[in-house]
Amino acid sequence: MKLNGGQALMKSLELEGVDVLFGLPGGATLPLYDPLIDSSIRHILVRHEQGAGHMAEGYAHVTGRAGVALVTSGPGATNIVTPLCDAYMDSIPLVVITGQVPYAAIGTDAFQEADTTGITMSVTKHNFLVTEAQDIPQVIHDAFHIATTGRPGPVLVDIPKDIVDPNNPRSGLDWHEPDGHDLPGYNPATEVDPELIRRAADLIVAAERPVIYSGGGILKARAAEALRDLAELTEIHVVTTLMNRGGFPDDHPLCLGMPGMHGNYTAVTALQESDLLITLGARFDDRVTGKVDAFAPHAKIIHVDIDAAEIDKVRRADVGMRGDCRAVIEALVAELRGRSGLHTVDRSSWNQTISGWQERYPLTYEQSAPGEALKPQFVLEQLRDGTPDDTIVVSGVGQHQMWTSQWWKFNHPYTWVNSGGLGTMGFAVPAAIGAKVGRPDRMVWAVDGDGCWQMTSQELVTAAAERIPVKIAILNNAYLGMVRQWQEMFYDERYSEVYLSPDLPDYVGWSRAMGCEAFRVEDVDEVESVIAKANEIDDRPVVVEFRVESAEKVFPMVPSGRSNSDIVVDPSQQG
Ligand SMILES: Cc1ncc(C[n+]2csc(CCOP(=O)(O)OP(=O)(O)O)c2C)c(N)n1
Repeated sequence: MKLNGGQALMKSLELEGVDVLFGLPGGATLPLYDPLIDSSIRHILVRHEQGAGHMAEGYAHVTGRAGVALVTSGPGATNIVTPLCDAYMDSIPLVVITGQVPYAAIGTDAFQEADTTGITMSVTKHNFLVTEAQDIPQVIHDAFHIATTGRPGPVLVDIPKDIVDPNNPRSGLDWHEPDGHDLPGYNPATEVDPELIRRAADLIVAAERPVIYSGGGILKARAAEALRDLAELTEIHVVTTLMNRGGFPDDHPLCLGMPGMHGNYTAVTALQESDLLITLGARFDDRVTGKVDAFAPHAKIIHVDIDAAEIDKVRRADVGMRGDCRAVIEALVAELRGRSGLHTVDRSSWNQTISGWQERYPLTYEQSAPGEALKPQFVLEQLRDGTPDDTIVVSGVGQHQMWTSQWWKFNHPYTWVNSGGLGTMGFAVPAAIGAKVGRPDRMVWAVDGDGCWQMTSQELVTAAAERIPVKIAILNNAYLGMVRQWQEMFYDERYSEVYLSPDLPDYVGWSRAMGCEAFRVEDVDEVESVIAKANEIDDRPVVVEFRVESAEKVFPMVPSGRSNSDIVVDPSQQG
């Protein structure tokens, strides 16, 4: 069958099972947008390419399938660099297709030319510049394979205009369905080493103060159930990093919640005092370790990661295993089931210590007095309690992100979507839209900061036009709050360039202008009823602006560069 490159691209995407593309056309992608009219794939026209990238990420977070974006050359491509980097840091499977100037014009500084593969080299798992139309089917097949296997990540495919332009003879090809992959050097781990499993089991059986340190790799490997089996079999407590919230249920008695810079006291201190960290799909990120040299000084380390480069990168492992988390955990569970001495070590004193910390240092905040601004934590508690248990929660970056992770109860995997590694302000609105497209059956609430919201709020126009009924809670504290917190704590309250004003812009007016329903809440007594009202709206996006206290800080906090032993708790718990 004779096709042109543009038709071949659409056919290749259909073959990969793509049901939605997030994108915005341009000169270099005109020949790709034309065959889209005849394709079964839904296209969502964004207002900015950064939105397309984050929507694709949100979609991938909640479905586990690759998110796909299609943007034009030059500025279209550079606008999507931030989502690529974001997806790279958080191991999110994405396939981004960029238009490129005609092959013969590459290198001439042609109109809207950018060296897209050069620019994105360090923020993609792999990228391709396709030079012949004939290669399109195989490259697309390889791109999805690379994005979704091993450690998932973003893959970029740059396509010069001439090889997809039906008016150019270079675009003609004989269609052939791709068969397999010829990717020398790309061998995602599949096998589990039984000797390492035995050694890991030996350490687990002998440990007096073990903790399971579980990270985003659990969700990537679809290993939430296996993790639960392991925890219940061994009766070992589990911390869930920011990337693995929901990967182990918060309502489980063995759940300790989030560790790290703004983790809760018990999770942080249990890691710190443990004698064995069973590290599963986590990477000793600096936000978790604090000062690396002082992190969990007495702990032996079991480290399981799909990416061999993570093992021994930050902390030397006593047992390091490259492997798929689910396969390794299942093998470990099978090995431990066969051990007779599984519960011979007495861990009662460790368990008592943990429950002592939980009792003494629960998450806490001071309620506002009547007439005072809302407390952000209170708003989050009300949102949490006023929405279905399996609501998908998306956040921006800043104080509101940490409060949401702390105060929500994540009892199901794939219900928490955020930008962990890169910390991208402007992530929430588009990622929530992508999440709702991926899971239209679920309620999707984004919790955003006033600063973050202003970065990508225009995508609510996309959501309104496409009738994607996401719900956005803006915690309007009139500041770039997280930066303000650091200035307050570490720069003598010298608040440099962090004030945003509560009224400029008019969040409700702006939201309505974009086609959303919108509410402003200032009174404690209105919080619950407005959330209920927002929950009922299902035919357009809803924005609820909550006016919250500006001075509120996120506690606990491990100051940057300090040991986790220096954790600062809420003022009411100090002393
Ligand atoms: C694109 C980008 N620019 C700057 C920062 C640095 N930064 C981290 S948090 C933050 C403040 C966020 O303010 P807001 O969205 O109002 O949330 P809040 O902290 O007040 O909850 C800033 C500026 C960032 N993470 N991302």
